[in-house]
Amino acid sequence: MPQVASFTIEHVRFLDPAGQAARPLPVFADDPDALIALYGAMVLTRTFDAKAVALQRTGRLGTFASSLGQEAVGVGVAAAMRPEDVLLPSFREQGAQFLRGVRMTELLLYWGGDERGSDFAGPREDFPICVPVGTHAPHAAGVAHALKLRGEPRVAVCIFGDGGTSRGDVYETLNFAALHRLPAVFVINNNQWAISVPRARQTAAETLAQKAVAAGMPGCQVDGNDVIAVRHVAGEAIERARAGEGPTLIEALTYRLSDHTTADDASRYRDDTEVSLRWKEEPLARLRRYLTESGRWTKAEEEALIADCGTRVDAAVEEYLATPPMPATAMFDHLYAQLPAALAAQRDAVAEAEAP
Ligand SMILES: Cc1ncc(C[n+]2csc(CCOP(=O)(O)OP(=O)(O)O)c2C)c(N)n1
Ligand SMILES: [Mg+2]
Repeated sequence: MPQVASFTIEHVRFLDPAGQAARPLPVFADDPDALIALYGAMVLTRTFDAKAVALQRTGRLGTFASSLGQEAVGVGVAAAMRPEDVLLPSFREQGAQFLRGVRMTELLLYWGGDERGSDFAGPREDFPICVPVGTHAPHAAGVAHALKLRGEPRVAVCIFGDGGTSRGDVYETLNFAALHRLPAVFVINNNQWAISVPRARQTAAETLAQKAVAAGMPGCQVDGNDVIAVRHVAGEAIERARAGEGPTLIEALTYRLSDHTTADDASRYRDDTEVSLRWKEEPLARLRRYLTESGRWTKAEEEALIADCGTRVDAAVEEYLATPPMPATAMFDHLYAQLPAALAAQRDAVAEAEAP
């Protein structure tokens, strides 16, 4: 029988888990400041996550999704974007959002249940956090389609989880985006778990990247704990999209070191020894080791960075805690441009219950 199609999936890595260069690094990594900026963004994200979990535990924040261990995915992707591009994140992409200019106070407000946490002062056209799994993927196709129709050299970048790839929304999006050669990049933040469902029970496919093949777009895997590799692969895909060459699907392999959210206890379904092993691959230590061993990072600089991140996070927390809450009617007012008639009575009831 003749063979009518064949494919391979490339896996890209520059730094191995011990922080050693496995191959020559991409050109941007020649600039130590560029690597230090990536490192700083990851440390800030981790500092923020730890504080947010502590706030939730002490009753001052709602449910929160930590990105512990996954910092390189968001940071690497956002570092490859231009300010005018559009980010459509899921709910674990604070690292990307901070680099895009979303304020830490805004994300605290969001997780504190405040509508203003989705109204970013900085990246006005970036999308808010999307908790429904994968529903922002069709939105990304829509954004990319609009950018193409307008002839604007901008790219829609959409990040979703491994679990998201099982959703119809994502398949439909990939099909549409490839067919119309849209300026979009889809990044799978594959942290190996969808709450308690492990990757092996999510799909029979060998890789998630190969889902690109059926759609008709390039797909590749990247070591999602190697921020240099993520930045490089995302950069190539984003510039391909900007040049009118269509979308790409990137599967970033990482690991969720935290619970799914603060509402979860992963020790009930996940083996501690697996988690301990995965700690050896985490992205911060890897880049720190590379920087230290190549003489670009000192203990004093590390201490100063940690202190600075702590100060910045504390200031954001203070601002968040000092923000007077909105009235409960805000949930109606921010959801619709025009309130559907059927909800008007509910809004009135809430307003009445709140009246002094
Ligand atoms: C449409 C929809 N179904 C179910 C849920 C409940 N839920 C929240 S997160 C999650 C798993 C998501 O897994 P993944 O896409 O891998 O993202 P991760 O949480 O690992 O970052 C589920 C099922 C939801 N938020 N939205
Ligand atoms: Mg997942």
